[in-house]
Amino acid sequence: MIHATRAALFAALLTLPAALLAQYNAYPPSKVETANTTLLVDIDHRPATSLDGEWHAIVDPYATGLYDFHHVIKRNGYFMNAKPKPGGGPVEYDFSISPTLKVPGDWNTQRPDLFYYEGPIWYQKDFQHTSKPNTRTFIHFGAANYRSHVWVNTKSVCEHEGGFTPFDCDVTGVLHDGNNFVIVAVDNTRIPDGVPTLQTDWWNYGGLTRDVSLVDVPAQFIDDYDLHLVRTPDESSTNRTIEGYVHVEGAAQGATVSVSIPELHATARATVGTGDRALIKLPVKSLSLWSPENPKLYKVELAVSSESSEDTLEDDMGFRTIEARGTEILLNGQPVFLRGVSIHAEAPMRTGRAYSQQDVDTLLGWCKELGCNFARLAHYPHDQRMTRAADRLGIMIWSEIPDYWALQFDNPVVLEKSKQQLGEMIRRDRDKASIILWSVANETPVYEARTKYLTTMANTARQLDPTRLITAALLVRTEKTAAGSNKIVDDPLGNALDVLGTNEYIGWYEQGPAGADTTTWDIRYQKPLIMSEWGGAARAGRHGAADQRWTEEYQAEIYKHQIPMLNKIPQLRGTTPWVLMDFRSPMRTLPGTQDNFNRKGLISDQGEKKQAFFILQKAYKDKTLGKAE
Ligand code: GCB
Repeated sequence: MIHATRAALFAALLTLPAALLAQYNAYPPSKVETANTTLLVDIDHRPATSLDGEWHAIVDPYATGLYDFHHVIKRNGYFMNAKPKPGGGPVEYDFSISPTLKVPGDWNTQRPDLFYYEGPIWYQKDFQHTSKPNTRTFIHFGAANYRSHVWVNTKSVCEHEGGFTPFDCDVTGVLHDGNNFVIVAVDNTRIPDGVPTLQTDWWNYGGLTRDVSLVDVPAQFIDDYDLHLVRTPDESSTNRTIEGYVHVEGAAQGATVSVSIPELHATARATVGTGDRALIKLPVKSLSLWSPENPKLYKVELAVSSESSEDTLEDDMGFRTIEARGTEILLNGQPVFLRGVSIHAEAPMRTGRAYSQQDVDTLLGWCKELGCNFARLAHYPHDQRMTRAADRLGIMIWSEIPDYWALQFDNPVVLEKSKQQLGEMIRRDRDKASIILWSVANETPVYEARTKYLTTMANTARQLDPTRLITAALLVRTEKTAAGSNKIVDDPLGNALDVLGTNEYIGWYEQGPAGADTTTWDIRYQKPLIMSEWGGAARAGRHGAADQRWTEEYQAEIYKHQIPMLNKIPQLRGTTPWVLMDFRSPMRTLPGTQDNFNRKGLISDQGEKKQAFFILQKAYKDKTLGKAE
């Protein structure tokens, strides 16, 4: 084999994404020439051509598709989509005869040989395209875990890092009429400077885990907006103002935006100004406020037009206000207690990453059955179907980014990655009335660099969306007392939050279930508190004495003792016990009991309800857990 010359190597570097190179320190980072230009929102209301279905896939643990035998980047990697030909060169791959994987879907649960796989897999799909004048075309990815590099017709079009947020590749310039092909290298290798980092208590499902689609938009199009209800001294009033902005990409000079809510006979018009935004102020009369009891959604019509082009978009939106005042949480000015549960995006009945409407309906259906008005979507943004359904069902939502456990908090590159995921999460979901809380972290170790990092995150979240509350799930300090123990909430990050989240596992990781009876709480902030995790594990169907771990009785015992303790915390404004359903985790190895599942679910992965489910259900339905004020 001939080694690449230095010149050829650098030429190749210029065409390759920086993040991919970052892990190979021998090479200087390249400049990304195809940075993602935008992120389309409200994508489920845009006409699109689905690219879901079967994609050819090549499993590539040594990254042979990209690197030659001296680890030099190839010019003729798999992204060339070549085929062995009689009399041709040594092509050692062929997408067209490689097995397929379903998109959306993680690869781990599609093929037994990929169950534990961590590394790159190359996906390939052909698609047809007919170009239209004055149109831009994007490939939209709902999510791909963890890093993705996308080529269309052999040209590098974009890259993305982060496994749970959407991204778009502008492919306008590389498409031609007729047959085209897209190749995506998705790599779920865990990296020390990733978000999340090396350890998580969930399965590292890899692949194109959410929908992929081809979206045409006019040259001038709406790519972001915020429309929220303005607070007023009388929050019960139905004569209100909706305010915000509409951002127009490629805005023509003097372009005008309109926002209408036909049912309310209300329309606002504004000219696109600074930063390509049109500022919206829309007075409305007889507005029906969104709440769990009345999850009213309105059709909202958005349009931008100029002489040359027009873009229109529709959304279904609810309008409400959310506020923290002292130790209370106010929804539409009324104190509210958040009867919640934590949920992983694990697919019920079949395991794997949840993505379908059926997954969402099952998970949120159980949530409703429990008597919830709230859910914590742990530990990363879930599929958009989830937040849409929460809007319709009237379930308030805590949404979070995977700033989980021990990130490299002293690494500014990691901070940028967190900020990127935060921005993508907020941008995608700021149109959902159900979301009341953005969470910036879960169970992070308390030290200076981490507090600085997460304070920056909290401030960034507030800056991006001043209309919602900012939270994080914190760890709690314990001191022994004569009677038992005292839990102290004094994490300095609390200063940066509107609502405190705290996780505790009395009865599981510490003491027995009765430990809760002799535990007191000392919360050093006059802010609302959500017990964002508590609970313990049980194997569904395993029965025994109440002091026998892993039985349903033991788990139920934890819940029985927790509820009175929680009720003694004056500023408790919500709880999201851990967790709605058992989920896969490589950390949970106990044979016959865990079998690679975290068993703290109130329901098993096969849908069997455990005893604790009914204890919590009763407490929520009778309203014997928690007070709104
Ligand atoms: C936690 C984590 C959660 C784990 C859970 C457990 O504190 O936030 O991700 O799964 O504990 O089961 O230990």
